[in-house]
Amino acid sequence: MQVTKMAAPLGAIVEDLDVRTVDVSTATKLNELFCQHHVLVFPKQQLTPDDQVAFAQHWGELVPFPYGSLPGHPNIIELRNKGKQRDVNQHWHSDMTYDPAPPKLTMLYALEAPALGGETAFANQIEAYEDLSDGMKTLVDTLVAKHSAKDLARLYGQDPEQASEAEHPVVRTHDESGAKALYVCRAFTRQFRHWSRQESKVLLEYLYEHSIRPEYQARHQWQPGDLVMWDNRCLLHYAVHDHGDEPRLIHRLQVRGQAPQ
Ligand SMILES: O=C(O)CCC(=O)C(=O)O
Ligand SMILES: [Fe+2]
Repeated sequence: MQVTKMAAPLGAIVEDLDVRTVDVSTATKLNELFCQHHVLVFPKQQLTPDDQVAFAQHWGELVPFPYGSLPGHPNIIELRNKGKQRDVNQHWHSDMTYDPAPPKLTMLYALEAPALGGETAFANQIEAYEDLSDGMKTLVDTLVAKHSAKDLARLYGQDPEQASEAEHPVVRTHDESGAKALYVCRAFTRQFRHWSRQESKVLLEYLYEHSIRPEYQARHQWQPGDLVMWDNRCLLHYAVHDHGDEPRLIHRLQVRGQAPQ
């Protein structure tokens, strides 16, 4: 197994490893790499949905998808290029922050990828937090924010009144590494507890802009056979749709996380 850094702010590429052969001790080593680099890329895999599930289960229990999963595989959904207009992931977010216990990691396996474009962008929220001034850190450390799936429900044509909402600390502490990370995103964060919507907006806008500074970002260009896992506890991500109607087909799953602390 050969490990190289993917980019300055985040990510590692793990080569010469068939993830189907990973045992508990290798998974422990991979988890150390994961906590250190936040994104792991495993190129040149040949995985069935069951292989992907088996590998992901080294990290815990998988999140079932209530509808739209792959037939016979309730824990996997397909991401398929249905055109730019219908891509709901073209925004900076951490997955399902509107849930009381959002998934700790998301794992994507590419079956088809455009020759160029269709990248996934990531932003390191540990670095984003570290770069804040001591004064701003002291303030955001005390804040709790409401996250909502209302806008997402509207995008999907569902009833926004039924959408999930949850409150989380604005700075979360990684349950494994202990690192503190900023935990807000334009897609789902609505307002701070005990603050008005308008007051919240001013500071949230600053934090949204700060959290995606180029210094914190890296992008993954997909090849068929790439397996990529990222840490939702300390990263934002963004699906860049610049590949028109070129085919892009991905199998996606998520591993359960704890309520952010
Ligand atoms: O398609 C992608 O690049 C990422 C989509 C996304 O946001 C996700 O799978 O959570
Ligand atoms: Fe996502």
